[in-house]
Amino acid sequence: MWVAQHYKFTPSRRLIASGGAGTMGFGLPAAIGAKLAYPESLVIDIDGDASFNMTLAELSTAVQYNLGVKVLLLNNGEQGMITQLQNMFYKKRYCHATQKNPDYVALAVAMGVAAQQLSDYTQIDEKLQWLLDTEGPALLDVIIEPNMPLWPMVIPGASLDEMFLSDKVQMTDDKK
Ligand SMILES: Cc1ncc(C[n+]2csc(CCOP(=O)(O)OP(=O)(O)O)c2C)c(N)n1
Repeated sequence: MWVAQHYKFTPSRRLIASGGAGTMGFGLPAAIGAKLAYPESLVIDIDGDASFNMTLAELSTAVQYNLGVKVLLLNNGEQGMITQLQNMFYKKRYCHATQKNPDYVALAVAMGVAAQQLSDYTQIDEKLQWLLDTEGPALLDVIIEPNMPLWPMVIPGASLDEMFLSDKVQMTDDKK
């Protein structure tokens, strides 16, 4: 969602996503497929931590076939979209919205993937450059704040013209 809203792709048509399905676990296998098809291109999987957890074993596939995919992991220790739903509709009664993540740097290195962590944002340029310049598969574990709001949001069962623009404002006829 953040990538689709904020990243300017040049040339265009370079974003692969599972679309409206928002399928967790899609990012890394899709990135591996893209890198196989376009070995000369820079391919970055920008992934939520809970999503990445679903298919992270595929790091081994990237190593096995020496595919230099880059993983930019947005690590907030939670399923942010679920936290947001529970904030809005379940009076902040959180249930299964946080997870104990592995030490991603240790895990990736153990699988043969170069890895670093970014928690001090003064280092953001340097660490991103490291990710882009590193040969072979590489992972940057980016520690981000939990409970960051993400708008707009379409809640389950709703249609696109009922999307929420903030936790207080839902799209209505005069905003369409
Ligand atoms: C396979 C699958 N299961 C469940 C969902 C429902 N779902 C949508 S977002 C989300 C949480 C995603 O968490 P994370 O990947 O950490 O990203 P964040 O929202 O924190 O940025 C869930 C469980 C889904 N989209 N796909």
